[in-house]
Amino acid sequence: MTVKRIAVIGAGPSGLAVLRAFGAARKAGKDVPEIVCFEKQSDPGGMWNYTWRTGLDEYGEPVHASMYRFLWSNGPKEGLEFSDYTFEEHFGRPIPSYPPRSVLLDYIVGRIKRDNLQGDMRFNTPVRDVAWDAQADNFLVTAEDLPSGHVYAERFDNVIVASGHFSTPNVPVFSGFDLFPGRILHAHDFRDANEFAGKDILLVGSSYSAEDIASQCYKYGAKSIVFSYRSKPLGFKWPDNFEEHPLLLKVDGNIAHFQDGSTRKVDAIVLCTGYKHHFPFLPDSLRLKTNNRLYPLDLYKGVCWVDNPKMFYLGMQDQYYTFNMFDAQAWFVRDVIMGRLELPSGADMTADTHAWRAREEALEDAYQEIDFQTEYVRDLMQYTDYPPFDLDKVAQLFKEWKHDKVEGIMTFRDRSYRSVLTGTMAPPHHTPWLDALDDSLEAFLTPLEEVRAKAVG
Ligand code: FAD
Ligand code: NA7
Repeated sequence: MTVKRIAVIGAGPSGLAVLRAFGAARKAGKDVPEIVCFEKQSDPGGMWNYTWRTGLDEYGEPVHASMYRFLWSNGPKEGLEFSDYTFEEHFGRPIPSYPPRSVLLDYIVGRIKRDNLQGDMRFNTPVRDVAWDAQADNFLVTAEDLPSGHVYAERFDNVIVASGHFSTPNVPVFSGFDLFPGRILHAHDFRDANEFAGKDILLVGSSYSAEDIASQCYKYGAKSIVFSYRSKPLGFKWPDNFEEHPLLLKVDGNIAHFQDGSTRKVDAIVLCTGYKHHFPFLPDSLRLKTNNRLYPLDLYKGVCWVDNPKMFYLGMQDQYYTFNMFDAQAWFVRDVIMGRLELPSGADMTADTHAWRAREEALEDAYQEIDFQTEYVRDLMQYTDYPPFDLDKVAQLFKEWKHDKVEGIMTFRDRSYRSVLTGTMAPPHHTPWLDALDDSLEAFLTPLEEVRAKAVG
């Protein structure tokens, strides 16, 4: 019997979840397919890798990273904990609830490395093309080994796209941008808040990037922050040097004009206007086309490409749940590929996606969105042996998090939550987030007692 070959595109949290899912089946004594994971960066971890680079990388490839220096988790780690690999297992002790980027990267990649699940991972290797060969009943995947420039093609029975969707910026233009005397950038290219110390900054957009980049800039000494929203303001209790205005109309020199007639002088503009699902390596017939939402169409159970169920996507939804949802998806996809789960007819799959979409469209607020995504993950998990965890408790935790942000947008990261897996309450961090300027893994993991002893001594 020939062994199936699977191509995974991307080694971020979603792609690594696939390796873990098949690794778990192998551990349980099952024969698993051969997996090749193509990754255009030089390391695993996807978005959680930091680079100072913006624009194009050393090979002329678009830089994937949108994360910046000093990025700390914007939700509690207890909401994303892998149910088969807890934070306590990884770090050997409980850690605070809001870790910086490097700590989460260590956790994601550590789960794979500890069990030697890397397998055939091809770094510096972007996938250039995926073509379905109906006659051969498989895919021809073309990739490039960037260091050598060698382009080659291989055949695969299944393709799993795990290339992320927060990397290709959505960049609107406003009148006067061409003559603006300061810097205009998209959040994707934002790297270091120190650059904006002492400056008046305008942030266009009113979602996570705007909220988080504004908080960063405040923390590192920006003079003032002006948000410009299209639909609704963020509405948090911001510090005194923050303002929220309706949509930008134009800039005239360094004066920003808003739709309500107000004006502000600004030194720099950051477009926090979201990202595009972008798959330049896919033909039209296999390419997901969606905006950033909780239930993209054309994907049965959010993962199987309805028009060709040998093709899968992971992590394409807007996200409350992240790492544990990617796991639930990966386990489902694994079981479809291994023939443990049978897919319904195309018509039934389409009907199912439309039913979920109708539910999504009826959602009225963030609390309902959290419940919706909880139900989605619950639905996926009923089909597989991904270790069960208390989803209702996680949903509750996300709602507390939303509430905590309303209570204090600059202090919510100082809160602690209980792991739904270990039952352990996270210890407080040794330093309030606003004062914690060192975001290294070493600084974060320094025990409270040691920090106190140093302060005294
Ligand atoms: P990614 O992490 O984006 O990984 C995709 C991988 O695919 C990358 O390694 C990329 O190089 C690779 N790739 C892309 N194209 C190709 C190709 N053609 N060939 C080969 N490889 C390719 N989530 C949280 O849970 N908490 C947070 O605090 C949080 N903060 C965030 C802050 C920012 C600024 C951003 C942008 C996102 C944040 N997220 C956060 C969401 C984050 O995207 C997810 O946690 C997670 O990284 C998604 O995993 P993924 O594997 O689906 O995609
Ligand atoms: P989101 O959550 O997709 O939000 C995009 C925001 O940009 C949202 O407020 C949009 O307004 C706004 N937007 C989009 N286009 C425009 C135009 N043309 N003009 C004005 N405003 C616009 O993206 P984020 O980057 O905030 O978050 C994505 C991920 O990165 C997330 O996981 C974070 O953790 C980090 P709308 O509300 O639709 O009117």
